[in-house]
Amino acid sequence: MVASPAPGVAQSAASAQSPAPKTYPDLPSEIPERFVPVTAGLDYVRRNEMIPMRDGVRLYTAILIPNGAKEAPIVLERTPYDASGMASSEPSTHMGGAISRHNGPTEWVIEGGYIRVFQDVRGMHGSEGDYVMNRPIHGPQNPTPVDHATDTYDTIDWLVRNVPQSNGRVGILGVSYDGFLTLMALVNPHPALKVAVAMAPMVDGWRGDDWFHNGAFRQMGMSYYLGQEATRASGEKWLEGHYDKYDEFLEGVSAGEIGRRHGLEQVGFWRKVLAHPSYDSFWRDQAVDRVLAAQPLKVPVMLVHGLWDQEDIYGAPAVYRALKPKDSANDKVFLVLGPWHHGQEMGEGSGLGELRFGSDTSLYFRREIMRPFLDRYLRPGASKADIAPVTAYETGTNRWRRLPAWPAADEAGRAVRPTPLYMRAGLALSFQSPAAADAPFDEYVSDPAKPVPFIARPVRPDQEVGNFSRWRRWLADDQREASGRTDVLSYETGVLAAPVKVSGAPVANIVASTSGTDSDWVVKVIDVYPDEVAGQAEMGGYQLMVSADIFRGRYRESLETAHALESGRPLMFRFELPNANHVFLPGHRIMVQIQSSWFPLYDRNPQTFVPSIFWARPEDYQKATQRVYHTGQRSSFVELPLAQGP
Ligand code: PG9
Repeated sequence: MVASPAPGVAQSAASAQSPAPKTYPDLPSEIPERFVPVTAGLDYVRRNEMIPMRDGVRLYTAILIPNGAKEAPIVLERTPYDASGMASSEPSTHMGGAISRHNGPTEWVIEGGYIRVFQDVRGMHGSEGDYVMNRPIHGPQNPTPVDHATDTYDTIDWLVRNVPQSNGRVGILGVSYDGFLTLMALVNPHPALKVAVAMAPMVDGWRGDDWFHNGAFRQMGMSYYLGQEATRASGEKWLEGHYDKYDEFLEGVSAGEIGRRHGLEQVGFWRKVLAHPSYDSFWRDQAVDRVLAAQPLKVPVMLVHGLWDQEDIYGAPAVYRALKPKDSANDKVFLVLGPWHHGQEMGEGSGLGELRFGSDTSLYFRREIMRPFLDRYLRPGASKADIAPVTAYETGTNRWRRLPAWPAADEAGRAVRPTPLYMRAGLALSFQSPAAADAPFDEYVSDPAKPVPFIARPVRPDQEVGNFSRWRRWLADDQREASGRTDVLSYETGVLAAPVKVSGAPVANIVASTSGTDSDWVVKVIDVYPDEVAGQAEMGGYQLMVSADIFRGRYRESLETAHALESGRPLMFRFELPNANHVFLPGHRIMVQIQSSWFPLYDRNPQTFVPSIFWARPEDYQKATQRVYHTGQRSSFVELPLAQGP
């Protein structure tokens, strides 16, 4: 193309003349105007459709139909992660191969004979419309007539009318964001929606999923905001100036300042997060467990939870807790707990980090639980699958358990016994409460200039170790390094003579004081392996976290309104930890670690009360002396939901 001169710029006499005649022969381009792929050898047909929604916006949808499909169920997945890429992630002539990279092993799709549909949510990739992170349901936070529930409804309505190979029955599923979208489909569902499988769903971004945990901000997620919302095609990169994320975040000081340095305020969701550091109606009203609790329960749903989910460890059990009371016939709400990192149920599940399970737990889930569950509702003639209301993998003993409810002590449904495990003087941990003569507290100095790293430095979450990135495996990492720090308290039982089984959510009850006016408390329940482990030497003395979380002290009195802590005053901090289904075996010990930072995954608490920690100034970050009490009147303990022992 010849550029026209800029306005006001005169053309020279030479450039105004016609181009000089060619002095060389033509060598035509070998690239055709448009290449038409040959699809004759494919074992499926792919349709790319723009499906109209009720407001006229059209959503890009890839529909993959196995050759010869007749009366086949549809399995829909809605996503912000590029539907077209998901539908053709590998150059294969086979449908299972074509969708494998993004979706993990696909044997369940092929064996199930499903029509597989991927759709971009509005505003992302090939779809029209506006993107809003976790677009809230129509209401005060979403004045438009459209949300993910209506978009799913309109999509299903179109699919059952326009895909003649289908039997008119639709299932929806997905992991994480796609799991959140799966749950949103349950609000005013289309009658053709027969079943849902929500895996590792994002449910409450403030209480314990992607954005915060109990008010502590997960600042390493900020690069996700940029990737997700800087452009419609997503993928904008977070520029790094350090090899070690620990250094990067320490230098940036507060999360607000780090965001500013990356231009993040251009991104709408980040501005909302900055405006809502506390658990106000912005977070409460979009929490999916609350949204669904207010809806009639119409569609059978399976909630799938990873016991070491490093992103959404709150969501699935929270939705189970909200919906199960509505399930009077005990036939609509199912729970699966597996020994997985985020989404590992759709990958390979014979181990996690150093842990070995002896068989592929993910394949077992997909073959023996998920697909029979889908077929039960999607294929009218299918034999009624025998799926337990709760299927929970028991770690430690490494076996699946079929349970009537969650939590439950055993197959007969006996209740678990909430039992305090006390911190005692001498860094002991015991089922006996502290003695009057015990030293009253232990203390440590928490220094914001040297926060406790959440994984060993250099912090490179993308680095592969074994078969896993460090990010994926970190909740199952060895905690030995932390136990040796002077700013971490490690309480430990003696060697167990009998198994102790924990089923459910432990509850931290820590009586603690700080010399500052705000503080974070991290509590970890740990299985300490014997000094030597036959057959797996590297597990000797391993400290395996089975449940752990952080609580931001300013929310002790109210999650909605932050309050300064009274300096030096012992106060009770009570918060629930994530679910475990774990047997501490004889020969092992139980450990509880307490610390005041988990960096840089969580932003640092300045330990001086400020209105918003997002904008804490460098001088607000102060050392504090932290005390954990263990007297008769002020006992600190973790309440364990005991299914067996001690
Ligand atoms: N955990 C990711 C996410 C879910 C929902 C919102 C934002 C992020 C995910 O893996 O999709």
